[in-house]
Amino acid sequence: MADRMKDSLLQNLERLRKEFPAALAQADDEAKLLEVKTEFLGKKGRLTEVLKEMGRLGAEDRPLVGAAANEVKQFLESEYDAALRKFKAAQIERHLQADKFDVTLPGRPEALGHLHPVTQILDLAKDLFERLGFVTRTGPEIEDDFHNFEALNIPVHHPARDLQDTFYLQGRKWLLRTHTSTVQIRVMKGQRPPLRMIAPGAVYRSDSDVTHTPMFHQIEGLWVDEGITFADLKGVLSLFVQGLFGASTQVRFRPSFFPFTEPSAELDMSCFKCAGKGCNLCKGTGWIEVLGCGMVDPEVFKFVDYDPDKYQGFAFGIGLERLAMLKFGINDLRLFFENDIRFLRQF
Ligand code: 2NM
Repeated sequence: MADRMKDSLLQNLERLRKEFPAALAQADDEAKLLEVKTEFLGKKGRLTEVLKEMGRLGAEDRPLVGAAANEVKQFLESEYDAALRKFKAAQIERHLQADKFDVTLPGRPEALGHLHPVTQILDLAKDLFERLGFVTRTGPEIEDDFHNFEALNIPVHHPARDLQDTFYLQGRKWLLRTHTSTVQIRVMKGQRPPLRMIAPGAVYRSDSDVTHTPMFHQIEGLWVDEGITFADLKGVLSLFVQGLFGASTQVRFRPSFFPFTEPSAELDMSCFKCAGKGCNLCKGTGWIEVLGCGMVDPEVFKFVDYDPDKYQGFAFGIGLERLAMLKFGINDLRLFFENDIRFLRQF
């Protein structure tokens, strides 16, 4: 009786040893694997059943069956661990296959932003003038009639004051400045000569076509001191144009008119595309108009309480978009303001 009991337990243990690997082999994922383990090794599992039965063995049989049970338990556990390791390894292999990538492929570069072409020209221009001793000053974009017109010797019935050209605010109390000369007036009102400054910034005119936008950017410059002459104007502006377009650029000054300068001139530079031979860019003339300039009119000095007999000065105004169009070969001014990234990233 006791022997039958012992043999039956040993047989049960042998059955567990045989069936466990077969059951593990049937499991096709980790959860199933765990189910099998629970069935055999769990608290209420088949091995536990055998161990419980051992209580009914005689004391002389227990060591042998106990040792056999322990041995089977260790065997099952190591079989389970091996099966689990195999699953994990297969899983890693699957990931490696699925997520395969070529570490030798060159990286995809991130597109870096850059400054707007008009800002690039502004920075170049500022740098050139700063090297000639000009300081940068700024002022308000909303202005009054005095700073935008009256102090600049633009009489009441001058076309520049026409409602069509100027954006007025609150009746005609305020306006959007039509040039940055307003800043020169403010600075001259606030300090005595000598004065060497540039005023870059946005200006507004009620205009819109291929070469005009309602807002654009200017640099206006001013040098006031005793004994400043037209020769100083020619020297500074020639250096500026040659700094931007190359040292071999020729310049010429054509007579012109502005209410705030006398005499006034337009600066032309030799065409960089055809070197003066005549092409579509310079419209066959060999020359390209770059900026307006002149000797500050004594009337302007009177408005800011500078003594015109003691002080002379020259001034100039440059359209930045126009300069950027020339420098980058762009034919439509409006492109600067559309902010189409396909356009902007070319510069
Ligand atoms: C231009 C052309 C010529 C100019 C004049 C002044 C001021 F305030 F000093 F009188 N600032 N800028 C000036 C002179 C502007 O733009 C085409």
